[in-house]
Amino acid sequence: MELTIDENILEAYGFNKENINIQQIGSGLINGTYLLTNLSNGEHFVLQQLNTSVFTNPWAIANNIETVANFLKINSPDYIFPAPLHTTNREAMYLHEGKYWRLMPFVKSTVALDTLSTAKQAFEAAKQFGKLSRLLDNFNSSKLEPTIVGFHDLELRFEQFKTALSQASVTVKDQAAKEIETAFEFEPILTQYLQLGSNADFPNRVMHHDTKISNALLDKETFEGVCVIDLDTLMPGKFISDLGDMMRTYLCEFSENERDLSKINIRVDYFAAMIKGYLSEMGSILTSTEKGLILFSGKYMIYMQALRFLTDFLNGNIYYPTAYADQNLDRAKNQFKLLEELVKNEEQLQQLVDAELLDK
Ligand code: GN1
Ligand code: MG
Repeated sequence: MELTIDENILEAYGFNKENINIQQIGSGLINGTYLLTNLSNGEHFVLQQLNTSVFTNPWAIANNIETVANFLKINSPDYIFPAPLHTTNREAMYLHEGKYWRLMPFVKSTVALDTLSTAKQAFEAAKQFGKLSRLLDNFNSSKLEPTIVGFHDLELRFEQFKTALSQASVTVKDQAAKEIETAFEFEPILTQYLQLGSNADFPNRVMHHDTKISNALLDKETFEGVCVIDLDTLMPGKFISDLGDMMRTYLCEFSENERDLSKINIRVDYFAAMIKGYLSEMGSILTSTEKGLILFSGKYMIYMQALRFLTDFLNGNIYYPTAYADQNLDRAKNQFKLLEELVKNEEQLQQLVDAELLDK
């Protein structure tokens, strides 16, 4: 799809609109993302409009990314960290008619996949997210601000679910009766989460918080990992967020939008590859408490996403864009099925984790 973008935005970055081709890209639910091609030299850039109803503090994002970029520049100068480029006025964002825009470099010879089709891709992507955490192991995460307060706070997400439930109409509650029951059945995941607390063995780290496959850039020929993108939720968190969201999004062949639940299964070979890739970077850094939470990370993230979709359905679909009326309910069903599958395979998966941890 070719589009026009207000020329002021292009000019803010020193582009001449006559020379720029614009195409919408990406499959994220939150921000609008465009590929810009400078027709005079073939150079590509990624232009993004930030969704400020989700990201209410755009400057927190810009400051976090800049602080981390400066740290990496000094400590890991060869690492590719696609931080936003500055406007001609040296700003990290451009404010136009109340909307924030950013321009990112386009990382050459890479692809962002929407789905994984080999276990090696799981290895490579997990390695990249693990690498970012490893490189930031010595960075004091309290220097960063949360860009979404309580983003992966399971207690908050459960509270939001209960509030939505108390306010939903009888019709909506009837429609989601089974999923509401399932949400309460899995409450022990919340109990375990609450017991973790915060201590030296379960530290805050800089986490990416959105480790889906399309946020890992792979070499377009070899499919080797190159770097990660989408740094809006780079903020203090727990390691279970990143590894858990990889389990949520890499292990099943089909996405959260799949309605045929018989297709929601765990690919054990992808799990093994993902753990191998992640631990190749983080194996020597994770504490023993964290190592004991590897499988829990998947339960935690899948449960949280199921709750978030269900909550949004109960709230009348105000957060996640939907293509049809009950899509958020279907997404919640999908995620609960995935969670059941993970639990069903727990013993085998834990054995794979244990084997991988042996030499770490
Ligand atoms: C949102 O926009 P996208 O796809 O990167 C959401 C994630 C969810 C995901 C589910 C800021 O991410 O937390 O896991 O949808 N991001 C935000 O598809 O809420
Ligand atoms: Mg995202």
